[in-house]
Amino acid sequence: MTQQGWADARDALVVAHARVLPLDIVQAKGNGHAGTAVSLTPALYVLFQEYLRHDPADDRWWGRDRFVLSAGHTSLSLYLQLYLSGYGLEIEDLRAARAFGSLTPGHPEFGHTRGVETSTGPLGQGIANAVGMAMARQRMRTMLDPHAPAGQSPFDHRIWCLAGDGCLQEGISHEAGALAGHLKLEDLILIWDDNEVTIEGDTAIATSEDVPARWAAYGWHIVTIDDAEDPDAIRAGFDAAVAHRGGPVFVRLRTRIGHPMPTVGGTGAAHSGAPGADEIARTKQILGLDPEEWFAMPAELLEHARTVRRRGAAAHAEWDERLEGWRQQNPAAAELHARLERGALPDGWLDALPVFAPGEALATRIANARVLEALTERLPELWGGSADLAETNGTMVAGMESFLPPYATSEEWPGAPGGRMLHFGIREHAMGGILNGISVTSPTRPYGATFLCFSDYMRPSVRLAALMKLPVTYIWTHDSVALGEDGPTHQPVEHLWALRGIPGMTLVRPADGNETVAAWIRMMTRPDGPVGLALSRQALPTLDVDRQVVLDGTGRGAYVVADHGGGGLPDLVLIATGSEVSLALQAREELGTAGVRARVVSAPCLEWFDHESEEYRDAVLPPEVAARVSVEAGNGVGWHRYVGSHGEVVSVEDFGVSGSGAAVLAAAGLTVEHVVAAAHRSLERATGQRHRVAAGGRAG
Ligand SMILES: Cc1ncc(C[n+]2csc(CCOP(=O)(O)OP(=O)(O)O)c2C)c(N)n1
Repeated sequence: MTQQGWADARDALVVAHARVLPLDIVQAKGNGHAGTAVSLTPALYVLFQEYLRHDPADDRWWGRDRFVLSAGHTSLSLYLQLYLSGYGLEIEDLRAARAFGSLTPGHPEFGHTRGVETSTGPLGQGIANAVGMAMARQRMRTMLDPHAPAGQSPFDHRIWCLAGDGCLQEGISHEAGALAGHLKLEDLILIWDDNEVTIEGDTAIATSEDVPARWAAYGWHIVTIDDAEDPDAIRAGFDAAVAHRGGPVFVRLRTRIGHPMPTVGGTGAAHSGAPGADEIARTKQILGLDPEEWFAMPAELLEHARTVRRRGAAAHAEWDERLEGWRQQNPAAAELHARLERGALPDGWLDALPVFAPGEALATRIANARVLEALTERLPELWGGSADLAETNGTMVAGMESFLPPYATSEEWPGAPGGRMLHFGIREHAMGGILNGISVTSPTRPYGATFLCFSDYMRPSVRLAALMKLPVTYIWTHDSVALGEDGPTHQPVEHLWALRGIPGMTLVRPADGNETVAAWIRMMTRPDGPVGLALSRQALPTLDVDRQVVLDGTGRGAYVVADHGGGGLPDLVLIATGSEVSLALQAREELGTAGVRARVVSAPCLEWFDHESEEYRDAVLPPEVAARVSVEAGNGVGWHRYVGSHGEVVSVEDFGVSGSGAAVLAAAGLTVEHVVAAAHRSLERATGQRHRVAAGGRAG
């Protein structure tokens, strides 16, 4: 080894030049996070140059190792390595860090910058993503190449994740770490940047636990790198991490934030903000660089760093050959693999879906379980589970093996390391982050389940799924106050609109089994972001509507389920979702006897409806009909947009109470009587006259 343990003297110079770039960038800009990137550069350079299997020419190569920067605020740490590896970032891109429209936004954004595996920044999410990626790898391997020895399959790769103190303090990392250790996930390496500093300074003000002992207790193998400046020490740590089998590895990398900044280094001031021109000049002197030179990276050094591309291309070519060999020997699996890569569905998959007959009454959570059962048989890419509510959420699919290591299986839960039924434990937040990791890195279709009320426990991850447009499915059951006896702590009220309020999020609240089927058809055929299914605990009657009308209508978000028979426009439109569609139908009958010609629109998905043509939307909700009533067992936040200023919103505006579902609904005002009264009020406003019912005739 030459200079300070580097294989080539140029590496030492690359690192010296690279690690001061964040200082120059943040100083010039006046804001940003420099210090962590400065101290992490040697270790990350070793990782990207010598350990990470990657091909900068193809950032979607399946065989690549994944690198997740959970500590997203130190995006410059990652951008530097992408720049040095030749992913397409150049020095101007680094200088434009955080600028509007740049390739180097404040936090790494998936789909925006080549080489970024997942969007991070909300601390801890990346760790759960990395756990999900390790699970996805295992599932893909079990599905496609189960018998290959470890490390020999084209579906083997490693997941590396870098986290700071912040990530490790966040609850999601505790949840995800515990689950990963329990599952004994291999080839998952978490590097902790142990610099004892967060924004408020010394971590001692907020934490005093023995972090590695905690991770050891979760079942992670612990490796320590005491000197983050010494390439040999870094290599020794990474070698030990890579060699470990039988579970995930936690690497404690001891750093001094901002090193070698003489004054700011090691303090909270290094975390973000401009360090000052003098401090930067002194740092450059310490590193043997010209203090007058800014944004320096000599071309021959960059060229040297970018030879990693040759090594990446060679690894990729070798992998291609291995994949080809696997294809020859596994034609059936190869066909499945090709289908997944194309994002296609197998012929005849629709035939498996259940048909629900009018007259049949069942909860949509039960209908959904029947759909899952049917799809599971045909679609091996579909997998998921619940946060300990499998039975009541309806995710216990008969014959499905659990995703469990041998020691954790039982007669009740037969399983295998790459099984399909996931047991997240009572860890909703990790579940959300893990689903994102699975979805962002594999062509499989994951789902996770809990009560709708506890979607709040996973909301930060749901938001990121929407931001990344990941086709994750959430099975959220017990979707209203009608769940009854568990009372207000469990009864969702604001949740439906809170979820609809997330940009890119789709919420479907089916009225019956056939609408549930239709929701799955649309999700599977047109994946474009996360979809939450809000499903009832209580039985709901199957709508007496032609099944094809239900399938088409649900796919369009809203449709007419019952109309007045007389031709022309109705007097009034009742718009309802989920369990309230049958309530609206009853109200329509009542209104009919009073001479009001009402239409009932089932609106299982307002997001899909909003994307329909104006013509379709006007056909369902005619603009001429101002008398409108929405009926939904949640608060009314956004319904005014659909019912207009003459409309009425029948909703739940307060917490529920404990009691039978019927009693709670009645107390909340979700009754035929209230809907009818609201209809009359709306008709009155719309017609501008007191609304009365002419004897035996039409309302006027
Ligand atoms: C969920 C969440 N809460 C708060 C923040 C704001 N924040 C960004 S970085 C940071 C401190 C992180 O400390 P550490 O992980 O030690 O990073 P370092 O100081 O070493 O860069 C905080 C609180 C965030 N990004 N995400």
